[in-house]
Amino acid sequence: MSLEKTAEQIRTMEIRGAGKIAREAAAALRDHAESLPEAGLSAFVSEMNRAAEVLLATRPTAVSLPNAVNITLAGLSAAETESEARALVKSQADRFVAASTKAVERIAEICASRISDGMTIMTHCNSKAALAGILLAKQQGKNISVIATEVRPWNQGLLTIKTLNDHEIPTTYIVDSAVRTFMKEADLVIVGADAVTVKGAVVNKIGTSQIALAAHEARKNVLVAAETYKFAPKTALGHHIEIEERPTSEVLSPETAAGLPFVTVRNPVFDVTPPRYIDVIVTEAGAIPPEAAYTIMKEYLSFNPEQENP
Ligand code: RUB
Repeated sequence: MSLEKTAEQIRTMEIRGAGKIAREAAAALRDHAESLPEAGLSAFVSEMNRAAEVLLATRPTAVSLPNAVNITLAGLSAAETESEARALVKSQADRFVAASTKAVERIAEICASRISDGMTIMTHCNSKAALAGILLAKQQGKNISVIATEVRPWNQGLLTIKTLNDHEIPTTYIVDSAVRTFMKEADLVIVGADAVTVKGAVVNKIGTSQIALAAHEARKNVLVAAETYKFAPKTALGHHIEIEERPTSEVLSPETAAGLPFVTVRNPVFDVTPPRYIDVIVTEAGAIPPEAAYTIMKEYLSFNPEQENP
């Protein structure tokens, strides 16, 4: 598949979920590098930088995307020959995809260890990392059930309930606004992440913060499953994570909206959950309190503020 096609599929959400977006972006850069005709080192480097920009322009929120692009293209400008640069992109992309897959497996092990027999877990959206933990707990023979939300307007909850059903996990499917009503039936909340800030705030599918708030009120633990490449080092320098707003036609048809001239439709698709409503963030490097997010940035994303500041 061409890089432009991958970018289009990320934009239109055929490829979605922060981890998958990251893996597909790294693979697209590798395939693009391999497909380019020989044209000299500087032409190769500038074409790869252009390709990176195409991918980065697709969706703004999941920081896994810029992290994957940076990891895949790291050191490119220091390469001495075009073939060295091409080989570097390939090996870094392959390493990233393999590490990402392993990270989700490790996160699943840690999440499953927090799920006890008889528990009901509430989840939101369709997170591969969160689901991996739930599926592993079931594989381990634990008798568990799940409460899964619908996730308006894209209904990612449908993907989640299909997977849970395939694994014969008893699941209750609820509309997003029923979360507080059902929180008393849950023992634990597990969600994924699109970005984690330096202070341990978690950016995830719109509605996550309401779920965390309801969980906090009901004294239920909130566990976030997030690979280390979901952490956003630039937030340590005061940068904000942009919250994507998608077309309003996803919420209300243009025909209906046209008849309601005084109504403004908004469609932000992510929100920010403050660290005080999160009990633990599970990464492949271990489970951490949200306040330890900076450590992950330093140790696993080689983040050095002195190098980043002009
Ligand atoms: C997906 C979403 C997921 C995270 C984590 O939003 O919010 O919870 O991306 O997913 P969208 P994963 O459907 O808009 O991409 O654990 O699979 O990386």
